[in-house]
Amino acid sequence: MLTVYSSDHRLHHGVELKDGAISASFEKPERAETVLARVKTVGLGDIIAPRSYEHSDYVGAHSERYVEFLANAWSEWTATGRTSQALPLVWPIRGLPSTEVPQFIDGKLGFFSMDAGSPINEGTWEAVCSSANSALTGVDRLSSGMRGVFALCRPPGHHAGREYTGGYCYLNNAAIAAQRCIQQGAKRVAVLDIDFHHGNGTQDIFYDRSDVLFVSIHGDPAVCYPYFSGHADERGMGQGEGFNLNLPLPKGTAMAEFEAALFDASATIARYKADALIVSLGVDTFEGDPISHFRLRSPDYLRIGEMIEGLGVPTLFVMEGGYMVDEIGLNAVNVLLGFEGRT
Ligand code: OKP
Ligand code: ZN
Repeated sequence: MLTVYSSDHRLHHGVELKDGAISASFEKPERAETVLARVKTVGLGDIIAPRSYEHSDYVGAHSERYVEFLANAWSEWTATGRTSQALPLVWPIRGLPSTEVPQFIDGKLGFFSMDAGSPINEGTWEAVCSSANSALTGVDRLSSGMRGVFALCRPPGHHAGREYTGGYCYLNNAAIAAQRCIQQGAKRVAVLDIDFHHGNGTQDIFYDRSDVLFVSIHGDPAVCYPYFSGHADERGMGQGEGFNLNLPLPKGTAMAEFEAALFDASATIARYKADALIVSLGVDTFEGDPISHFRLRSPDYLRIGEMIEGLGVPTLFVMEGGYMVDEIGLNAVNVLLGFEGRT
């Protein structure tokens, strides 16, 4: 399987506010390096760099004003004399009468975010673009007839909505990829999100559309981040009604229950008859993950890959979460090996 990877992801690194204290983010550069090392160790296939794309290639999944905000945030922040990374500290709570975008950067940061989990520093935008470009390059290779491609994206994307950052995410790589498939003539695209956390951003972007089916298996939002979306009764709206499927599972879920949910997810995707499948590939479902609460084991990821292959649809895997344990490489690549029948 072809891997698309850019070392530009290293330009992005930040802090996180966890348990009331500031520490280095769990979403750090070593994550992608660990996965890349495993890709090489098993000889998964060629590794190519992404090509570059225009900001307009991110619009569709996102709004133009959001993409411009991201592109300019660091320079607007430093223009005010600050040198540490930019973080939001105030948000527009529900029920306010105004929908205006503030003019000052601190207001914009709150307007265009869902939480303080996505810091912006000098290299963030370049890294974010390289991540989205890897997904876009993956789509272009799929269109040229490949059966499966791996976009080794970092930072991740699935919490980023049409107009907001959140949970380590800025541009929604999977959504940008799905949108490109549609632009290239696909009639139906399915996004399967198997990261531990609900892909609220991808759901947000496609919630009122029937041309992109979103299916997610994740920790129950009653007790797991992102808390405010991912419930089973969120089924889509308008044209999109019936084209959003959430399969929340309790903390402590192991492979037997996860596999049953993946079986249900697969049945829904098979019925949809997608022209292309985008997999939001998070491996924070692993038993050893430091910020998540499922109990999958390394061999389980081979089985997951096998089940995804069984759908028989050209598939782009887009890297999402999986936090700093050595096994993120093993586990992510096990999905790809399972897909290729190398079990
Ligand atoms: C990103 B991805 C919970 C803190 C949650 C944000 C988690 C973002 C996960 N105690 N912090 O879906 O892997
Ligand atoms: Zn996650």
